[in-house]
Amino acid sequence: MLHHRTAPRFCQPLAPTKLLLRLKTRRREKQHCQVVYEDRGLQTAPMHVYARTPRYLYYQAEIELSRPWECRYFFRQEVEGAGPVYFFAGIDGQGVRPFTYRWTAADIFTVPDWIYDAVSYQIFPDRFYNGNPANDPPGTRPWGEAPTRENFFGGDLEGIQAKIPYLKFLGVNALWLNPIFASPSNHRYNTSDYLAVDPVLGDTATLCRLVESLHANGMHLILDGVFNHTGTEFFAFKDVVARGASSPYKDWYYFHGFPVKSEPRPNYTCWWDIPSLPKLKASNPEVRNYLLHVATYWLREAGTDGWRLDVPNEIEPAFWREFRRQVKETNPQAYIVGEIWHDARFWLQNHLFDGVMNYLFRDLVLDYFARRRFPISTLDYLLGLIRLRYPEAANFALLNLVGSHDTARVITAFQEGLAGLPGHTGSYAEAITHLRPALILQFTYPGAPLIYYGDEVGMTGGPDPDCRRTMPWDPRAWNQDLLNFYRRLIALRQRLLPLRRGYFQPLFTDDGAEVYAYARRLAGEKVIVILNAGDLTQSINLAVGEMEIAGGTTWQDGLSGRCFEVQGGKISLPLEANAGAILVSC
Ligand code: ARE
Ligand code: CA
Repeated sequence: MLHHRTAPRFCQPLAPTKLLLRLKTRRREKQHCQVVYEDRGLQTAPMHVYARTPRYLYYQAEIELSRPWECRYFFRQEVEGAGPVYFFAGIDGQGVRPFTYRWTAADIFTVPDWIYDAVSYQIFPDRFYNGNPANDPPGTRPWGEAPTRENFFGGDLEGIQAKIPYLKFLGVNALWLNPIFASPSNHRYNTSDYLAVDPVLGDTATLCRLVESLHANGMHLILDGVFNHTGTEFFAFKDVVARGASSPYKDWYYFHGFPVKSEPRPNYTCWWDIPSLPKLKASNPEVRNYLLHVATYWLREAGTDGWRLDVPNEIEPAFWREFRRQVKETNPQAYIVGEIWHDARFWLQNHLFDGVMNYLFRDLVLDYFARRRFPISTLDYLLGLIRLRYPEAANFALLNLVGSHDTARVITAFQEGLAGLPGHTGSYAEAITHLRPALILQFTYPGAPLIYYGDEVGMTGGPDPDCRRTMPWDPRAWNQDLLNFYRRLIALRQRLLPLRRGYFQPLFTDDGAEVYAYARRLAGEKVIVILNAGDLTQSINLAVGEMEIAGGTTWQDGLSGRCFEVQGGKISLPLEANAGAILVSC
């Protein structure tokens, strides 16, 4: 069985002269697939496995043409012990007909170039570092006290600025800040003024200075855009509260009557029935223009590098289309990432966002590494399904996270998961041990890894608000081993281009041993990653020849520094429990 269609799952233009092609075949060992295409005669390109389901393999190749906008091609498959099979679009009076794919500039989906190289870091501003005690709000609590829904700790933009050396030491190069505009709450999702930095965080000048310093250090900054709802202190909402139906802003929200009241139940639509978050009517052109002004204002005024969009699935797609147009017009390298917790294919295939917060990745990581809900081959399969759903460019622009300000912290989530497994206790140490292979996956997977501030030093915490504790700055409070592990993974990702820009190629899984091997390949270069998620040491035999990854004869593990020779077409290496290897040919 061979299957191909000129549809996004199988065919994606990457540039005027670049095309990504996929072929689906029955899953079996020892087969090779190629694409044969017309480009000054017939050319042949090898295809590599890209994703695997229990029954099928998806092969992929990227081809470069000398002429733009059109490609004619067919496929060739060789199964060991049989002659080659050719796969064409059809057959007619003239003979076999190749597939023909034509595209225009509008079909090409690109994402900002810098996001391919990003290792990102999320900061909840009130809790990262207090760089200026003079701007602390009244009642600021001592650093280190337990967070509540209401309390403040005095973290601010100068604090982030002061910790740029730490961020560099860690190796991250992109920051996402939770909301920073004027708001009465510590999380600031109920905005009072979109055009002012909250005075307890700083002001426009502090923000501009921060962006300048980040840029000077090769880092990017994205802000949190809360465009679905405002706070009740927002000027338009306040005006309607004061003037009722005669307010010029009465159509900025969904009011069900006047005067406006929030008790016992609000008579206006709000986000998840929370009265402090009245929902804006984005279909009203005045509202739309206001929000679009905000979106482009900060890109221009402060030079920020994009937006993380809060609950974008609750606003109509037409708004986001115009949003994207204006944002990209203002800064073509601005990055737009939507907060979508589930399948985001609608938003990405329609090219509305560059990427999404990849909560599906988090779900899979926890379900496998912490809860063992399925075997490792299923992890391979489910990760592949996500890759197949999204435009390939978007796969590189996802924020791959394992926790955020809206979830329990990853270590705590691992503890809870492991506690439910036979033979495990759910201790902190056990969580760290099992987290290691998961982190190797996160930092060697396509898409930008996103670190939630403090995870790297071993912070714990249950769901909101406990996951928003203050960052400890005394290195004695840090888990140094974990921090070093993060630093090593980040450094490897920054050193090895295929880890950032290479295509994913699953190699093998072994459910019994709990081992997963895959490659990241970029033109001739490749990196092989092997995870041992089990509790036993395994000896791995990697048949490099068969997997079409023959490189040099020596491979080095970037994590341990050990070198391995290829002998008889195989690399043999021992792999400790809950560990991994990142092999580079040398
Ligand atoms: C807090 C408490 C609530 C309490 C509320 C009212 O956490 O339990 O009911 O206060 O007092 C922000 C703050 C929150 C605050 C909330 C309301 O950060 O601390 O809540 O405002 O004041 C869903 C949405 C997703 C949303 C999460 C939180 O789909 O968009 O819920 N995330 C964004 C931000 C939040 C922010 C808001 C939205 C509101 O990132 O920080 O909250 O602007 C799943 C579902 C998801 C669901 C997720 C978590 O798996 O699939 O849809 O996300 O669980 O619940
Ligand atoms: Ca402060």
